[in-house]
Amino acid sequence: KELCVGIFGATGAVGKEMISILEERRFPVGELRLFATERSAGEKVSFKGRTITVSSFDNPEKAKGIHIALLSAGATPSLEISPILRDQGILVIDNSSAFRMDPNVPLVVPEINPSKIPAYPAGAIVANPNCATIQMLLAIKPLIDCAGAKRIVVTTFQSVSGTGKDAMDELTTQLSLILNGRIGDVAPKVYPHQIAFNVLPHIDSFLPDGYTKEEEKMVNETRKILDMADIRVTATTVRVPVMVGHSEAVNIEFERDLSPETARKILEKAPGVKVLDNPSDCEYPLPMDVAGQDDVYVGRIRRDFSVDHGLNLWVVGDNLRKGAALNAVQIAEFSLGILPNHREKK
Ligand code: 11C
Repeated sequence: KELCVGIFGATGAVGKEMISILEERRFPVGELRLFATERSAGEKVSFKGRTITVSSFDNPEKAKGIHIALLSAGATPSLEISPILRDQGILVIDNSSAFRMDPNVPLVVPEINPSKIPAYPAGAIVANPNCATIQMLLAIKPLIDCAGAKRIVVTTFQSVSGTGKDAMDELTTQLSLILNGRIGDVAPKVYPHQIAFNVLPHIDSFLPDGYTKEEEKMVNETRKILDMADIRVTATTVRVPVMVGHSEAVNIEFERDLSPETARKILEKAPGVKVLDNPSDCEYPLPMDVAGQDDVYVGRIRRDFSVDHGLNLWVVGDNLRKGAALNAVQIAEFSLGILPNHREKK
């Protein structure tokens, strides 16, 4: 059956990726409706050889006939729009943080907790996790299943596309000004400091305890998705001047021994994961290679000799694809019972 799919936040970095992933994966779209803010309304987008005009969602009537809605419009708009869509019987897959910790809303990575996805048709909201959480969990869940987990310590190196299109433009502008000798003209707008040739230990806003919301998301979302309320997790999230692709240094202390060799074998079979770990040939995952790919890459798999059963991993993923748009489309595919190819990894 051909469906009517609505994308909200269609002109943003993730929204654009959603459109191309629907086309790439031959998702059964009969009609595609694109929504964005007033500022972007009127923009033209091509989809399967057709031209679609982006409109603003100024009237709930505009949702009539939509079967599945993919939202990447930010938390505040989502809090308003998602319930309106759900109450019209639409399956809503929301990429924002608005509903992630709502106990009545499933928070899903299809390779990890597919049983939480409601079967289509369903008037329901499903939350897409934060990009940094998704890629970490794809890499560590199969290892935790084998050796149990005591504690996770993660440091991220997140690309500017995680913030969105304005941040990507800001990085390009700053690089160009600096390389043309105009450093005095650099005026940070999206970030509190210059991002070009810099590293910012600050993603999302600060909380009273000194952590950032991004760090808090990594802890809370990990606990919810793994269904391990007490697992010890701590995070430091850092913005780096990379366009697309988040990288993470992940340290896990296991309950039982897990050798790097066994971990490599487990990850080679894990859905959605590729191992690239040949340090002698300087082969390890790099964001510039992983950008544009569906799989999350893992390398630098090595023992942590400071504890009894620990490993260190380097995990890289395309934050716009598996970290956002692809995960959302996969949730829709599971709901529809379309068997995605990543489930068939041999
Ligand atoms: C970043 N991870 O890279 C963020 C973007 O909670 O969905 C996604 C924010 C979120 O800035």
